[in-house]
Amino acid sequence: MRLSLDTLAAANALKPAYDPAALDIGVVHFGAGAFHRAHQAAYFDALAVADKRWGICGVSLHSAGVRDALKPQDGLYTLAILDEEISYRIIGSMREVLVGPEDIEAVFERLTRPSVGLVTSTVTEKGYCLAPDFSLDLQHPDIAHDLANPQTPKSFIGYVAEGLRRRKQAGLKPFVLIPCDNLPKNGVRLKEAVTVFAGQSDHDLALWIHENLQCPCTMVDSITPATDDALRTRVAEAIGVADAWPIQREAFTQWVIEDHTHDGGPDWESVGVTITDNVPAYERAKLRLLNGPHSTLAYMGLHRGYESVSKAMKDAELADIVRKLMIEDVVPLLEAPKGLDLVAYSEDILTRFRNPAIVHKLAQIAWDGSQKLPIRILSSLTEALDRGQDIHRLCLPLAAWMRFIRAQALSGEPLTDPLVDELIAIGTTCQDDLGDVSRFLSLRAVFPETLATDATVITGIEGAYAELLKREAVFA
Ligand code: CS2
Repeated sequence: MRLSLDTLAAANALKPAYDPAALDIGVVHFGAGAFHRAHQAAYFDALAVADKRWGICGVSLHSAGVRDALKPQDGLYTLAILDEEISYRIIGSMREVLVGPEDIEAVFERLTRPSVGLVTSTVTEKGYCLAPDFSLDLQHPDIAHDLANPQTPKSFIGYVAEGLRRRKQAGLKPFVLIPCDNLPKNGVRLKEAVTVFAGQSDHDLALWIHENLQCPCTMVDSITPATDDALRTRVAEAIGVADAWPIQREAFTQWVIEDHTHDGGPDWESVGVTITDNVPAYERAKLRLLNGPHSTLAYMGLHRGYESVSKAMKDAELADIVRKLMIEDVVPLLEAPKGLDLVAYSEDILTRFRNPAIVHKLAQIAWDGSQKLPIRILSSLTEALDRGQDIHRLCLPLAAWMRFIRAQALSGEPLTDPLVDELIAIGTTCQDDLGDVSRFLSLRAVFPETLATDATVITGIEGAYAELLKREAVFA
């Protein structure tokens, strides 16, 4: 028996306390992947009990997988919350999923509905098509395509700009645009990117967007490992009905949104969203104290032969490096959001990393390193350098990433990264000596000139690289 509105009553799980079919579409979400369904969709599910306006139309920009899995289930899916206690909750807020390339006009129809007040996104760092300085990359193939073909976009930016153009033309106000990816100042960057995109062909539209679009910065957090068959089996056994695409996450969840004047929006705080005028402080703390250590564990952990975050955390030496990196190297660089003790925050994150109920694959976190490392590690490295702080630990994840790329290049296994070709070319020509470091440092899309030519940085990364080579020799 498959999960659907007809079988919902039989599911042995917490069920929506509202009729999912009665929800209006009020949100268009780009990137209907696991994180969205674990995080924002769960908040909209909680909102739906008192407010029927915020049903979600998910848009997948590439594949039809989520639509094909959820359509026969009337959009319902199971959220498995894996912690000391394990619970299963059916989420009813995802009302439909469209597939961009197949349903372009339907996506624009939703984007121009007066009742659609919010557009949210989890398109990953690379989905914003930004250059290393975080401005819109006009040379990006998808952006170049969308500028030439605005009615049939490929990129998230292209969809939003054309959606806004059509709203302006129809005399509607813009939707509120809420990015939910791990980018610093995500709202500022996104608004700039959409405005610059629009300004390439329509100055008035760019001005209208500049003056009217609300695009708050946000911080989102909840550890969400990818779905696998083990989860499907576990969910089917626990709830008694089959679900083609359940989602798993830890119990911890946090959503911080910049205070903004959005009349008629959802009652965010009633479902636990924090509304504040200091999102950057939360954002920096999370990017540097959760995501940075995550990437550190990923590259160093894979180097040591571990598969998951909790397994890597059992390596006392590695766990100690990560803890010191957080508390001794990164915390002193940060301003704490009001009421948050950054050391306690770090310890709580380390406890979350140890969660034995979650198998969070290091290989999943290792994706897209060229996009993640500048935000997660190089930001701290640059500031630590400016302050004359010791940088040796911050160099370890960078060196480990270089060894990871080298190993991927040798193995011939696919690498998921927008710079895959450049990275594999460097990885293949590595000689397994310190000369490799300068090959990687020449990648301007990752290492800005000032860092790549700094003697302390070069020595720091070479030292870390030498340590890793030595370790490989010992364990060979
Ligand atoms: C992780 C994040 O995959 C990754 O790069 O660091 O997805 C992380 O699990 C989330 O940001 C937690 O909120």
